[in-house]
Amino acid sequence: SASRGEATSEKLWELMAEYIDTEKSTIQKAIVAHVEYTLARTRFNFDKNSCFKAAALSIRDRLIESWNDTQQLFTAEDKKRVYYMSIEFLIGRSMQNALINLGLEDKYREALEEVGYKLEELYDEEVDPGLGNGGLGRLASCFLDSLATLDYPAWGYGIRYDYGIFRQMIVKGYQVEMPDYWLAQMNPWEIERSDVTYDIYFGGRVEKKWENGIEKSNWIPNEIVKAIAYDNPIPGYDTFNTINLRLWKSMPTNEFDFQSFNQGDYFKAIETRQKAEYITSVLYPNDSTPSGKELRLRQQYFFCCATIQDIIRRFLKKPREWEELPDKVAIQLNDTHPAISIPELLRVLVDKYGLEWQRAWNICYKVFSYTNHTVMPEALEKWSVELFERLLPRHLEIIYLINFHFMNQVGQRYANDPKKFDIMGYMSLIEESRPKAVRMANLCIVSSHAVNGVAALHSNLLKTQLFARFHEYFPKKFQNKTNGVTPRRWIKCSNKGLSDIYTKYLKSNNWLSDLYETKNLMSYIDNEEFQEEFRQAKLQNKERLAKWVEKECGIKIPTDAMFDIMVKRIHEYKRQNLFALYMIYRYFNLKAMTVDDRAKQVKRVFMVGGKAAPGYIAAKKIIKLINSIGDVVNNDPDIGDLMKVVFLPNYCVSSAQIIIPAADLTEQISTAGTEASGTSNMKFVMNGAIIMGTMDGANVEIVEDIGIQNAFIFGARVHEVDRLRVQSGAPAGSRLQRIFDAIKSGTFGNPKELSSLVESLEQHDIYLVKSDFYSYIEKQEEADAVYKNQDRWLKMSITGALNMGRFSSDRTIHEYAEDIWDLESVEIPKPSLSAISR
Ligand code: GLS
Repeated sequence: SASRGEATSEKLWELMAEYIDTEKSTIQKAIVAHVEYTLARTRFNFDKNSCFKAAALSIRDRLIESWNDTQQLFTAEDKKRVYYMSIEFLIGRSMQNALINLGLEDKYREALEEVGYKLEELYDEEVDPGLGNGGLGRLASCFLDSLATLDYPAWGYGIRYDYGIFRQMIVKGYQVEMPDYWLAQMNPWEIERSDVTYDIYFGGRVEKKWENGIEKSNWIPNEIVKAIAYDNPIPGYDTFNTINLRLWKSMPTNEFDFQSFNQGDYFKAIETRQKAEYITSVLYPNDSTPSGKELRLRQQYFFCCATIQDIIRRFLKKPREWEELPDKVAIQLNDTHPAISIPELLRVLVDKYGLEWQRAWNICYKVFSYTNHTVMPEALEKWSVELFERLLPRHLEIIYLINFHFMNQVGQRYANDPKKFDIMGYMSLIEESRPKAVRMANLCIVSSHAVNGVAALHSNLLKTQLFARFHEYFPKKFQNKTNGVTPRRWIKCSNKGLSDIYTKYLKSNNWLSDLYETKNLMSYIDNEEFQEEFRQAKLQNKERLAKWVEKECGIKIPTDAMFDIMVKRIHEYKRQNLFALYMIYRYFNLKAMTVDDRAKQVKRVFMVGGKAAPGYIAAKKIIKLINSIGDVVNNDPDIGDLMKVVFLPNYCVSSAQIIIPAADLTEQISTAGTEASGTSNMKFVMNGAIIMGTMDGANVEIVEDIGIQNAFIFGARVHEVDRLRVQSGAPAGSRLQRIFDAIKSGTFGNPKELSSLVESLEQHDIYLVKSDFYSYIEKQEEADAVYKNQDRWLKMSITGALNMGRFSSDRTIHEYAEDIWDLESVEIPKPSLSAISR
């Protein structure tokens, strides 16, 4: 803009300032203009959905404004930036979050009311982009919110899938998967960057030639596709910092459709083009376990290659030495899915820019850091060497080269160790299996300067078990960064009642950017008015969920019952089956009671939500079992409102925002040592639910902060698990056996389908369902007893909620910035002429 001259800039700013002031009429004009000119609707058929789109577009205008300023300032200040690479971003809906972060929710509500729409109804018009499976993808989105809020120069990089995680329908108790074509309607938030595209190559071979005594490699690929950028502005809370989430979409390229066109095979050529588009078409629906499919490896390389090109282009905007790269760029690998960016960066430095190997390696090592998100051995990604070689021959060579140097060092270090070759075999990037495989976690550990787990317990397991040899070899590399969640979405957007209480009693909104502040309200724990407001907020959330359940599932649930909720991906290690067994146990107990005794029992509504990976048969059976239990219990006239069992269909970010604030009790019951962190545990406790859980993942740190007396903790501890596993064929005990027998005899659904669930527990109960069952039912009884004392329950619930400061993702991101990225924040000034002409 400087070239256009001061006077023009001033004029432009004047015009723009008018367009983005926060007057009600300005907001209204912008919306109406979008209805007429962007959507080409008239004001006479201005329906709810077009009002949503127009309002969203008007918000996007504001975001683009601060986004542009932010990007200009990042470039001008030339500070180090972090790039958060993740194959999943579970964004959730954007409108309310954007308005809250911009501080415009009330203004928009007023402005819309006058044109005939309620803001809250518009929120429901938005599709919920499900570009992730579960915790890992949602964490990435919480991190972006915190990065923006804390004024860090950061970008997210990922994939713009056409189809997000499938929509789950429950038909006759079974999960049915429906494609989620979330782009059927326009996506009002993204900005297509047809000017930002890169070529991505696959396949072919590597040619070698000697130049000045050095062997040079030249990759001659035989496939090419194009990556095109879609930018999604991510506003911080109470700041002008607006960062970018850049998602890549694959497209065919016109450059060369290779032989096909020349040979006159028109349809073959079109097929090649469609194959290109196919790369980013669908998110793999597996959580915590790799799918091992060729298309998945293509997705990974596609997004890594585009991202590295984009980062290097930005770095080279100024003339610099390559050694400066780690001073300007930090790349965080969210699990091993983006690991191919390591050999890709090395390839670019060595093959394209001619750096010598050691020099390139030293740079690369300082740029990357890696987060591990799971200890389950079957979850560690491996790619067959054969596939790698076919798709990415040069990258395989580079991985072998990294391994060659590394193995040399390991060999020297353990030269005198009788187990030297075992150790080398264990640490090698290549698994000498049949077929041979590339171990992606080993690649990440060796090539990154920092490796972290996501909760204290998990990080310790990485050091002592999963990656013990690596820890011995690189003791300083290993760190812990306990996960967190953003209080903007998970309290402010989801729980109006609680947010109002915080703001009222703290006399400010500061808690939203410093969650530790809520702890100061502990002085009100005995204040009756405060207690009553807290109780009312919970009740309203329960009423909201009850309405939702009636609409979605056709089941009426009593709001004076305890809401006992478990929502997360369905997985044997998470033990939804243990929860189901307890439901049956409780049902049998109620049935055996006299009418008078029944009337004294705590009413409970059991709710389970979550998706099963489409190929995960045991998980799908667990869904069916829970639905079958519901069929029996919910229709039993002896039981009535005393107990209800509901399966909440299609669990996703937007339903989580309704479900979580309504919980009294939250089930966090994975076998100790299996759940890396969990993040719903944090969201639930922040919203006043009490944990029924094991000493696993971040539960351990949560109870450390809120007090173990404010949670119901049961089951084997992590140091006991191995010993108990040895005995996992032991009998179930009579009370549990009775439940097993009931399932096997068809009391809850078709035994042909469901017996295998029980049989696997009887024979090889690797997740210790049997051995934890009795301490679980004991704690469940304790929960009932406490619930009968509503005063005590309320105090536990309040104490939990107020002591969750540590679990804001702001704290987590701060730690990453300090300990791993060496990143400084950049304050973005209020938009003004000076910002524009800079
Ligand atoms: C996960 C873990 O299973 C969760 O425990 C963890 O909270 C999350 C974020 O760190 O990552 N790993 C994974 O593959 N999916 C997850 O949700």
